[in-house]
Amino acid sequence: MELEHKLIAILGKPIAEASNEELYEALVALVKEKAAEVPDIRRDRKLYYISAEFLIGKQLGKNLINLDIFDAVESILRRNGKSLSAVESIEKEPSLGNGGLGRLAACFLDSIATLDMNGDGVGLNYHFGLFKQKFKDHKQYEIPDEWLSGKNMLRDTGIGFPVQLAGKTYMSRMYDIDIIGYKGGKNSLHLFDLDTVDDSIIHDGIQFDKKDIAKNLTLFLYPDDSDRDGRLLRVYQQYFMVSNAAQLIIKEEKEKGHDLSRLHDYVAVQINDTHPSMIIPELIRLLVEEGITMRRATDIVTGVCGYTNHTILAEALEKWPLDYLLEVVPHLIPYIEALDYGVACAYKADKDLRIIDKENKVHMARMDMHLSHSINGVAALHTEILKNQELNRFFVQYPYKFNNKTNGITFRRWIMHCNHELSNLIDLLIGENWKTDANHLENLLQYFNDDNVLNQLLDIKKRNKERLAAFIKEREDIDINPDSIFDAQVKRFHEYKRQQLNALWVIYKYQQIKSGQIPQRPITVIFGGKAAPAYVMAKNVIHLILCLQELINNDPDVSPYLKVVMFQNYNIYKAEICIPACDISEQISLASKEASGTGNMKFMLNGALTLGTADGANVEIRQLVGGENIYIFGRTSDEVINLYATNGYHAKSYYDKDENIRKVVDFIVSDELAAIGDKGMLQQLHDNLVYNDYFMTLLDLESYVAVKETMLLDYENRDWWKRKSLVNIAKAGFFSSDRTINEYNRDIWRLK
Ligand code: 26V
Repeated sequence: MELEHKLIAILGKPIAEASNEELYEALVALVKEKAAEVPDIRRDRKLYYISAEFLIGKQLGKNLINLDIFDAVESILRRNGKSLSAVESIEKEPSLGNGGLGRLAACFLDSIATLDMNGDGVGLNYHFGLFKQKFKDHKQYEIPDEWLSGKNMLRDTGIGFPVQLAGKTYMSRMYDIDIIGYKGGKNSLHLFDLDTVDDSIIHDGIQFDKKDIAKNLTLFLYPDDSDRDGRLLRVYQQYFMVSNAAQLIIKEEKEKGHDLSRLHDYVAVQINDTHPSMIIPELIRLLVEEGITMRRATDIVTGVCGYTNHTILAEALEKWPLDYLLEVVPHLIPYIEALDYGVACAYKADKDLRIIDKENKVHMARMDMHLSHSINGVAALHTEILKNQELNRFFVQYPYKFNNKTNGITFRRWIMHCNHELSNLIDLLIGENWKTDANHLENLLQYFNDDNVLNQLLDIKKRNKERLAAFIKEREDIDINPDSIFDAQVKRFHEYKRQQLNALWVIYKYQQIKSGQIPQRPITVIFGGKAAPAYVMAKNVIHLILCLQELINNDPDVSPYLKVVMFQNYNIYKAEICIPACDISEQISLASKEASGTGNMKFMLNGALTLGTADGANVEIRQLVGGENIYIFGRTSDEVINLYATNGYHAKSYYDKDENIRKVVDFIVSDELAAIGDKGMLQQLHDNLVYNDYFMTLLDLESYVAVKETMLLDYENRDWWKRKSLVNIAKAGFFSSDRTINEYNRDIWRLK
């Protein structure tokens, strides 16, 4: 009753008479009021998680869950003829991330606060985020994502720091977002910005004057880096982020009265990929300014910092030309040179260890590895590949620094919020302990032969499918059949993730149906994800999928049995509606290339079965559920690594020797698709697959088709399938980000 009265007081009118917009604003105010009562987590030792991305998703529902008032609010609204999910749909989603790395940072903040650890996030307040994806003529276009317009959840702290950029001083401003733990205390996400940034300089989609730093600094995440000015802007952003982080750390430590020469006793910094790497020389510089010797400052900072690697792709291992740094951060150069000199003295001949290479490029990851006390990968296989291949030289030098931290996801969002019904059923079956200790989910295994429970799982899946079907009808105007198999691949577009492999399967199935081979049950293939604006081949793959969507959904011979849906502007909100509804989770990266994946964990937790390669965390999923509850295909990472080493893969020979492969690949340049799409783009994609195919699509096509057919057949054995689904849910506890964060804390941060 108290909640209801509060809500009415805030609204100034009866709930039944309020619009969804009014209810949204009232609930935000209610959350603020409640959050103010939640105690700040304060301890002597504190973590700063620095990241270019925080893909935090909508906040209202999550905060209601963590404040433990979601159910109460939902039922108040329902009693007044209102729907909480309709109210939640009003909220704009913050666009502060790109993919897995940013979503991981968001899950981590949730777990850190839930586990009562003192840890804040530090990042940037991008006014237009990454970009908003629009489809036109079956192609991706980019427009600014105006997520900050209207009311938003940022709190101006009034705190700011002077930051030196190219010899000029800029005053920053720090905005905070509360991070409330589940039934716990609260931490903050600090997002830095510049008052002079001018939204009006954007034109023609996401274009702007790249030189005008005062006006453009925090407009976009990952601004176009195809020219020098764009790359310089990324350096400006990175330094702005870490200089603010470093000054915040020193300020807070001084306020606590801590001795800066013991900073490592009080502060842990986690460097999320290489974007925040300049925190290392910046912190050293500030400590030296405080009167500490360079040598001592170096040791202190090494004791403070940990580095997480999220990918082995060369393009993501940042190397900045020294002259860029000279232009943007001349005051850091003596420190970086001194660090490099230290490396040169310690490991004389070995050029692969140098921070500054012969071409005068600064290797950010190398600086991280020399000057952190911990280096971690994000899944067991990934960490092994780092140790034995990519970062082997560093592993030999610093074996004690390397450790694995298999990724995780917060169950508060990825089941309790997105799949209420399943979450409630689990409560009824095994009690609520799993919400704070996810390993309890294993208790579900006692229902392995309980048809009543298993059928309830199927019923929930069915209702989630109906919800998704209604959503897709409303948003994309496509009719899909809730009785069909929902088969989803939702993630960023990249050739290594191989959406093109899935698209080739769609062509194969289309051709089969055209020739009269009708599948036992209709199949809906769902795609979602953005391509980097300058990534031509990824955009070609999106184009192919949108053309197939048009062709197949409008073909009366085929569409009763096969549908293709591609979400426009896939985001966290859409993920939360999609994932609980799916049967098949496509995790089909070229083995060795997907560091971990976290979508795989979300699908598993919601009862989908994985169709995947032995890559990233898929390997650990298989270990947990057993080979009979997952569908693995394709070459192993060892085989793939060997093919690269020996130059042993030639797409053309797969194309030449196998007529079936030729038939599906050539369909990309068929008259049917040419009538719909852009001939040039389709031709380029086709030729790339036949003559280049760096990520080895054709290598695994045969095995993919075979295993997918087995999987579709197995789906028909509903008694089997529902048990496999149960086992997947029951074994997902390992992938709670609470487990991951406890491991970071035990091995790296030691916060309590
Ligand atoms: C790196 C770069 C480098 C240069 C330009 C733009 C840019 C943008 C993003 C990145 C980092 C990408 C790394 C990333 O997102 N990795 C993903 O991290 C997930 C969380 O650990 C993991 O599950 C995914 O497998 C991995 O791809």
